[in-house]
Amino acid sequence: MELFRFVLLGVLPATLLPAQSFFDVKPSPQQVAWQDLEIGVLIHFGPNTFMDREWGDGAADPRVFNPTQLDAAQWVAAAKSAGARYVVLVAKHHDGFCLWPSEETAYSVKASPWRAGHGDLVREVADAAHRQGLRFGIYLSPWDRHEPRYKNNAGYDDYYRRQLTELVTRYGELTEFWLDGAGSEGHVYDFDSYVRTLRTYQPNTLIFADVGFLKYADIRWVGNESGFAPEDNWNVVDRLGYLRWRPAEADTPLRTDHWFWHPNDDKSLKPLSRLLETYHKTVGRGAQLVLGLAPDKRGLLPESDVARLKEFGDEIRRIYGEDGDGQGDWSSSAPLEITASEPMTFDRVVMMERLSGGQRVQRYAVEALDGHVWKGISAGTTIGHKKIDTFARTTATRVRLRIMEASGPPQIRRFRLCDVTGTSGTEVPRGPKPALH
Ligand code: FUL
Repeated sequence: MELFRFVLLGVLPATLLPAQSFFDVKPSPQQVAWQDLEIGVLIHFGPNTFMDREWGDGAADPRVFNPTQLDAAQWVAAAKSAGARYVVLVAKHHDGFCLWPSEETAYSVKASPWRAGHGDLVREVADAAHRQGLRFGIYLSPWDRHEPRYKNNAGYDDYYRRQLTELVTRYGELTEFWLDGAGSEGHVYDFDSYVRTLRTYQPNTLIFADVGFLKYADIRWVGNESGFAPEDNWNVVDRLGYLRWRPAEADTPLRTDHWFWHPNDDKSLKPLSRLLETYHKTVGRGAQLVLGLAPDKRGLLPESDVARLKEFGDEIRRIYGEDGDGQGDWSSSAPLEITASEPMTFDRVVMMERLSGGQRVQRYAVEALDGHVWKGISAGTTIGHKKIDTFARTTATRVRLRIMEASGPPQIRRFRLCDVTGTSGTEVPRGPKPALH
């Protein structure tokens, strides 16, 4: 009977299959672990860096690629100081130039003067990331403006799969694999075979792609490069009638509109205030933040960028503390309350949902006791991985989180009050029996 049902389901058209429910869709353990990383960086470096370009046409002479002081450890240390926990390197951008010595093309670091043609930048960045405790991922552009086989779909698919095989077998575990859709309009790729190749060697790598570009992936593009996610941020998305857990990743460059380094471009470096706003509109809305970093012609991140990244990381740590993980475990329909013996002053609240059982909270309110009356200080819909609400500074001894709508018992992993001064960090006590009222 079971077998019969299985076989029958296999042949039924999707429209006749039982409807999926949003609330039944749960993340994989890899997705849960990835969402905990919260901040990553995406590094662009290549011939464009030396030619004042964002999109190369694939005709650049590989000899222009000549950084004389390249230090991947400096890039990674700067990323780490900003709070990043993973590094994604653009191994090949749209110009087709490969940052590793691919056996499939001559258009790579092998043909450049850098390290006398014996360098492998993918290796250097992967090693630097691993040494400093960060995870590593790769961007391999499908659009390729250099490779002649790009005009022949099957020939190019073969080329792409071979390059992918090199990347997934040489550099250790890949946390994320980026599939960028730019420039690919009208080209038909055999994505299923790319994904099969990737999964054969790296079953735990999460694939990033725009939902319109690749139907099935593990992470979705947030839909803009300005660094914000919607307030109402669901992890489950509907794509052509199929529901998938596909958390949002918001990629935005550290320098406005520039993924690659450009000369005389100091004013594009985003101020701290802008980065903090970006953090609150991405991580603070349950999305992943990926900051674009652009090393300069020397092969170093400019000193100003290094300083800004540290300033950003320091500020986040100062306000929110070092430990962003949230180990609490509270599941009840009663409000979750923080009670202090002394009045607490705070101007923000950090909430986290435990997502392994699915995303459940649909409407919540944070309230403070004012005399004998509970007064609302913030309210919203989704919490998801993390939700940070900011508001006017408030002083109270009792504060509570009320879940007004949820698809199942809400599982709150963290409820913490913070203050811009960084002096307050009150939260529901950890341990098996958190305070319930
Ligand atoms: C876009 C690309 O076209 C940009 O050059 C950059 O790589 C960005 C991250 O993705 O689609």
